[in-house]
Amino acid sequence: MQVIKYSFQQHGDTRGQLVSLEEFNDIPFRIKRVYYVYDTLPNVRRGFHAHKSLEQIMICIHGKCKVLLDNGLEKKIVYLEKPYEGLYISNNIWREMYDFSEDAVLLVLASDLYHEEDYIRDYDEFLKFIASKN
Ligand code: T46
Repeated sequence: MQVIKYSFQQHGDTRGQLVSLEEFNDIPFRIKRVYYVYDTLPNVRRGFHAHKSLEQIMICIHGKCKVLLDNGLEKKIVYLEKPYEGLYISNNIWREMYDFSEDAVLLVLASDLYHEEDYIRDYDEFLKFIASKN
């Protein structure tokens, strides 16, 4: 499984850093939704689902966390700890986010609005869904 991690351009000067993200220029899809996760308690694991169509970019804009990616055949662990790095997650990928630092803020850019019917929240169902696509 190929892990796609973007390193966004940082506009740094003597005042500090700024990162700007434009749809189709820096982000490979139209950004229809933005959400963020913070105040995550120790030992919490989130996610445990895949999306049928949604594409996302995850950016840990403060603190750090880990993301487990699973395409049904292979698993990869990705460290997110830089505010200028974005992890692209396509559809049909099971994801779990964990080991959040106390100060972690995980920002997510999504290609669509929130639709619960796009979620696959059962791992066996995910494997069957993947198998039906191949
Ligand atoms: C994903 C990972 C990275 C909304 O009402 N609107 C939203 O846009 C989102 C994302 C969630 N919600 C509600 C649904 C639940 O009642 O917020 C609650 C928590 O959502 P969820 O349990 O899905 O959170 P995570 O952290 O497990 O998953 C989220 C996203 O849902 C998911 O798309 O890829 O972050």
